[in-house]
Amino acid sequence: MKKLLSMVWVCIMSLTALYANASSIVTGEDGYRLWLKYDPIQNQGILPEYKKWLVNWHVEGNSKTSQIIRDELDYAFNGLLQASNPTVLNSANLVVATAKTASQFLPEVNQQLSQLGDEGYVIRQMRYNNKPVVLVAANTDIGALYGTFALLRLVQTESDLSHINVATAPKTKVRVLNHWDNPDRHVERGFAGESIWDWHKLPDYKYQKYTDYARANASIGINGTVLNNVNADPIMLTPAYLEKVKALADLFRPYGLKVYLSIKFNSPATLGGLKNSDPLNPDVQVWWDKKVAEIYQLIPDFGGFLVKANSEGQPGPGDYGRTHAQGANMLADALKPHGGIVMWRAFVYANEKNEERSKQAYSEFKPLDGKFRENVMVQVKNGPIDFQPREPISPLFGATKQTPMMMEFQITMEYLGFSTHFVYLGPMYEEVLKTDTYAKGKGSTVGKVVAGEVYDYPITGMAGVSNIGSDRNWTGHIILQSNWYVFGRMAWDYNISAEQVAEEWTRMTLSNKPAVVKKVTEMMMLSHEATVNYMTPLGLHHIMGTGHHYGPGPWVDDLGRADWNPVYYHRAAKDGIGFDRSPSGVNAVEQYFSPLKEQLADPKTTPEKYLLWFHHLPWDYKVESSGRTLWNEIVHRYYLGVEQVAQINQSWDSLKGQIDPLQFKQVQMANTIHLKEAIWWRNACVLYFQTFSNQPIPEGLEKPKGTLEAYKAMQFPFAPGQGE
Ligand code: GCV
Repeated sequence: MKKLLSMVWVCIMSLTALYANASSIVTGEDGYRLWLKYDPIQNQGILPEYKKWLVNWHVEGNSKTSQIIRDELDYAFNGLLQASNPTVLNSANLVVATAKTASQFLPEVNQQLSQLGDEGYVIRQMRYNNKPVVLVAANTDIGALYGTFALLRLVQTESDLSHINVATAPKTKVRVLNHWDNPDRHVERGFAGESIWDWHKLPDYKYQKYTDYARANASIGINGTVLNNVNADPIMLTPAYLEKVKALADLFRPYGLKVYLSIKFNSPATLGGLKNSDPLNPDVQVWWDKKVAEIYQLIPDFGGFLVKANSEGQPGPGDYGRTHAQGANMLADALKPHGGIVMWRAFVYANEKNEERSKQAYSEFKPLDGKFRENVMVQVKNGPIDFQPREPISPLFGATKQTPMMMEFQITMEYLGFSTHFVYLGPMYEEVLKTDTYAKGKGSTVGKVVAGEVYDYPITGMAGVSNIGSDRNWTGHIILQSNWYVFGRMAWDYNISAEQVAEEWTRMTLSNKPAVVKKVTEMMMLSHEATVNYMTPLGLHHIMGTGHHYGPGPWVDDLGRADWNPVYYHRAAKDGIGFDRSPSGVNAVEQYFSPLKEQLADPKTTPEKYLLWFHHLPWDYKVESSGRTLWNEIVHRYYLGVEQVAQINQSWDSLKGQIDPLQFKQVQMANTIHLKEAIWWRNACVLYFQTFSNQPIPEGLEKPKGTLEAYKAMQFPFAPGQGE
């Protein structure tokens, strides 16, 4: 009996231990590996095929990049195929090579490669010497690296390789991340921990994360990184910091990733002790010439400068009565002999201008067309205001025949729910890139303008304000990794669809199971529209909380400048809501080309998604698509947004057990916050706008909980990512 009791006791104890283990230790995917997971392929239908084509591989070349390709293939195939056999050229079934060797396998590859420049690549399958061969060919080792990652993407997404025939080159030349990272590691508008750059420990201490950052960027074709905030600290140009920048540049070089710096325009005075930083002062030019030479001494392939000037308190050429072109050209002249470029931001607006904010960038830069040096691009945010959940395109796209307009997208989620809202930005980027500017007639889309296909720009580019931080999962939320990913994919090719990218990202990051892929892709494709609905439906904009931009604040009316206040933007009043930017108002529509300008001038032809951006309309205005009154439609959209978030959450919950438990849990926890905050947005906005419409919540919709006073009283002094 005693023995039996002790056996029962042992059983209970071990069960308890087991249970304890199961609940307190969860192993799994913490997100660090991003989309480069390379877990074993489960699909037995395709695995034998891959093994036939890929296991015996050969990479030509002796450069660091060639070695990186070898390391990546070995690591990837050992994971994906559980087998990897580096071998000599003649025994290989996968050959990664530059043009000369590649043409031994396939003579016509030379012809293809001659169209593909320094970064393009070809992936072809064929039979050679009676055996199957996949050829990855490029003109340069960096092209071969991009081709290798593209091949791995095909394998990770379980694509059919038997007829593979890919030939691609990037449509924009400069594809850069912009880090708004400060030297103290605070990231302005960053929601994923602190900056990944540990400036204090550089140049000697180089985290593995730096290398993985370069790998990840190379895998999606990003070829540059601006390391520091556009609200720049001049310390970045001091010798000690340039040594740190050099350490990163050396590490990133074999991945094709150039470094760039944001500069403070008045550095000649503050760092160099000059009397001023006037771009027409010859001493100032000499100072920049010398500083630039010093940088290139350390970093021979340094990319150039990004500049925020005369905007939000930053110094600039305007301080000396000079134009943006004069400021940019001075820097361009210093960089030109070394092959560097200037990315000069168009995000400028000033109170003194007495012009409506959405019009100012165009007014400032359009007259300067033709005045910039050939190595300058003007970097313009996708919309005319500031990274709102949805904006119409900036009228600058297409407006300058000679000055390249470089796209600036925000990847980080400043106005989009920080890092807890499940928002895939692919559909938003696609919407912008596919919008027709009509600059040179129908079909002059923003994508084409940016790629230099409408006007033949000497350089082209796309920038994405990074969402990367020190968080283990890089972006604070697994799903938000997809925004980094889709930015890279669209910067390479503005034609690629958001849906295709969502699907491939899901396959690489979460699962290849068809049901999971379908569900997650659907959630991702719905998520941006959902966010617009519960935050800023029908063209509302800039109604976020003050400073941190966290949560709703449509009531804010007491900030120093009129155009910092939400009330300036929504203009809700007894007679209606919306900003009249039509010819009867501030006439912002005049900055667009015909027929877009006429379309936007009339509420009847303005796409509903931009209705209140361009028009002030009465509460009982009839909304075409639904037949509802404007008030009812606004409320309806706020409610719809919340429903859509609930739907996304439900879909996610249904994936339990089908994807990695850690990934599942991280997203699920964020989803809980997301739903709470979507409801908060809806209730606060509906209650506030109701004070003007004086109309009831439409029948069938529950009354918003809480009081407007309580929503107004909410304070978030420690919300992350704030500016200075
Ligand atoms: C880096 C907005 C943001 C600022 C940002 C600025 C810009 O105003 O709130 O944090 O500053 O845009 O793009 O320069």
